[in-house]
Amino acid sequence: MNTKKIAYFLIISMLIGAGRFAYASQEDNRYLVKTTAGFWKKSFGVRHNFDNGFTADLSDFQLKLAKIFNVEVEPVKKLSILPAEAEQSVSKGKPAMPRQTPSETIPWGVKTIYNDPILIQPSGGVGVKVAVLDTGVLKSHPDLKNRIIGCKDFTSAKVPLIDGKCEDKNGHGTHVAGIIAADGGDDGLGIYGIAPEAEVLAYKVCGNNGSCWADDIAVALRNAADNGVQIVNLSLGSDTPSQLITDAILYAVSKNVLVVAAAGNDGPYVGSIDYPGASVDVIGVGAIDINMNITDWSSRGINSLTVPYITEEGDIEFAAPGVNIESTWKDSGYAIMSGTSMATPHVAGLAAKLWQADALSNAASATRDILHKHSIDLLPLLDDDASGWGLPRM
Ligand SMILES: [Ca+2]
Ligand SMILES: [Ca+2]
Ligand SMILES: [Ca+2]
Repeated sequence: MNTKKIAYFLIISMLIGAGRFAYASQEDNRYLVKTTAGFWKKSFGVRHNFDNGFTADLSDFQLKLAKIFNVEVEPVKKLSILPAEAEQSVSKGKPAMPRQTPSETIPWGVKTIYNDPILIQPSGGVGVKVAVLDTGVLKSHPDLKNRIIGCKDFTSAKVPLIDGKCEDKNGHGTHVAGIIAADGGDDGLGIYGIAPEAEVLAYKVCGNNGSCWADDIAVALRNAADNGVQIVNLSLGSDTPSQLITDAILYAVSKNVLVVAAAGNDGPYVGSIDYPGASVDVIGVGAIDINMNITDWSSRGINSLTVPYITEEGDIEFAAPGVNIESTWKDSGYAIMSGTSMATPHVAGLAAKLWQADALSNAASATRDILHKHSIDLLPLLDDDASGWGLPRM
C-alpha cells in the first residue's frame, strides 16, 4: 500500500469512527455487515460475530460508506413478545412483606395440562434446564428464586452480554417463567407452574418495550445450547423468518435442544403463524381458552394444505391454555395475561416434565414425539390449522 492509500484509509477510518460515536444510539439501525474483514469490524464496532459477517449499529454515514466500498449490509430483523392483551394485576395483599399471594395456587392452565381438575401439587422437571428468552425475569420473586440458575442480559447497548443481570422491567418474561416452573415458594402460598422442579435460565433478549433484535436472540440460542440447556421457550415472533435465528435454531437442534415458540396473535387467518414458530425445527403453539376453544386471535398454520400429522414449515403443532392465565409478575406479585406467549410455556413446561433423558442424543426429538402421543384432538377434527396435533397433556 502506498503512502497516498494509507493516508486515505486513515481519513476514512477516522470518519467512520466519528460517525459511530455520533449515532450509536439510533433506533432500527442494526445491520448484518457481510464481511469478516478486521478493518470493517474495527471501524463499525462489532456487536456479535457470525460465520458470514458481524452485526453492528450503523449510522446513516456508515451505511453510505458501506455502499461506496461495496460492503454488503442487511438490516437485522426485530421480533416482539406476544401478549394478546394487557396484564391485569391480581395479587392479594400488599407488595411489602410478608408477601403477595395469587388468586389461585394452581391456575386453570396447569390443571388442564395435568388433566386433573382437583390437582393439589404439580411436580416434575428435575434436572431439566429451560432457557426463557424474553424480557428478563424477576429473580427474587418468591415463587421463582429457587428455580433460576442462570441470568444473562443480551440487550445492553454497550456490551453484547452481561452475565448475572436479567432485570425484567416489562413483566412478560417473569410471567412466562412462572408458567413453566413457579414452585409455590418456600411457604407454598405462591403459584405453581407446570414443572416446578425444572431449572430456569433467564436470558433477557427483549428490551423493556418488548422488542427484540434477531442477532441477540441468535446469540442467546447458541449460548443456551452451549450451556447444556434442554428446552428453549420463545414467547416471541415476527411475520417473516430471520436467517440469523434460523441458523441458530439449527445449531441448537444439533445440540439436542427442543425449541418451543409462540404461534402469534394474528388469527384467525390461514398462514398467519409467526416465525420462528412456523419453522419446521420449532414447536409452534396456539392458544385455547378454558372451554378448550381456540381463540380468534391465535395465529393459524397451513396444516390443511400440508400432510396431516407430519410437521412441516408453516404448520401449527399444538394449542395450549393462553387466555386469562395467572402467573408471577415483576412486582413480586401476580398478574393475568392472555396470548400465545402464555400458551407456549405450558408446552415448554410439559416438555420439561416429560423430557426423554434416556433417549440421550435424541432426547429432544423423542420428547417431541411423546408430546404428539400425549395430545388430544381439538375441534375441528384431526390435524387442523388452529391446533395441529391438539392439546398435549398428561
Ligand atoms: Ca413449527
Ligand atoms: Ca403437516
Ligand atoms: Ca383438530
